[in-house]
Amino acid sequence: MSEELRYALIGTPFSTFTRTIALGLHYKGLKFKQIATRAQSEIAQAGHPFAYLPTLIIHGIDGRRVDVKLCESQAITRFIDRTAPEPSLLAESGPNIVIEEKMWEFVSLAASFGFPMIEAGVVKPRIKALDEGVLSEANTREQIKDGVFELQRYLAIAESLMAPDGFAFGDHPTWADFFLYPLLADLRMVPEWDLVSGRLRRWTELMDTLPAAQTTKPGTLSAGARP
Ligand SMILES: N[C@@H](CCC(=O)N[C@@H](CS)C(=O)NCC(=O)O)C(=O)O
Repeated sequence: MSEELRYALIGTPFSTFTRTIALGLHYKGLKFKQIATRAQSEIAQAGHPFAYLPTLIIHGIDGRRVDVKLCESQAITRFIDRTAPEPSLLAESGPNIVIEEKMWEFVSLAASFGFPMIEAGVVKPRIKALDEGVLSEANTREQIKDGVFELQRYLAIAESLMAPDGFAFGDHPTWADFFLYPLLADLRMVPEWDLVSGRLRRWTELMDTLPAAQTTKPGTLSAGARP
């Protein structure tokens, strides 16, 4: 089976969780076909019991033909790591991390808190207001003020868990970086980016330099796309 046919990723590039998985697949050199579909579509429904994105379809394991649909991004990361351990996206214990599971703690916080606090609380309503052009700037700010408060809370916590410079856990990227990056790349498109600290701005710029970040940019909000 050719490399290209082994994996298919269900999810529009606009989906931040889908971008996280696409980042990991590209970083590890695993070729895949992307089936760009929205959440709640029939194709999404076929892969995920609640029609969420992403799902990874695995057509081949160890030379065997299979047809496994694996959903939930943190489960998909485990499969990717087992299939392609190198280059590693895990954190090694050292000066920035006492136990390796701290990296997974960061991932879970980004997925469970960062995603709703950044996307639902600020980015989505902001983009809606900008696109519709009906609300005044003052009204928009008033409408999202609770979201902005939560956003600042999340950003401060994320930063406090990161190494002082470089990637989130040191000198190479980990899944922590790949879960956070799509969120901050989106946030950079709205005026609330002004609230982001120097450390997180430098980190976002460092992430931008990864070939996987550039390859996964088309179709995202950060490339000016819409769902
Ligand atoms: N628990 C899921 C969450 C994924 C998720 O929230 N994906 C968003 C798109 S980025 C989604 O499909 N939302 C459902 C919807 O918009 O109806 C995972 O970790 O993969």
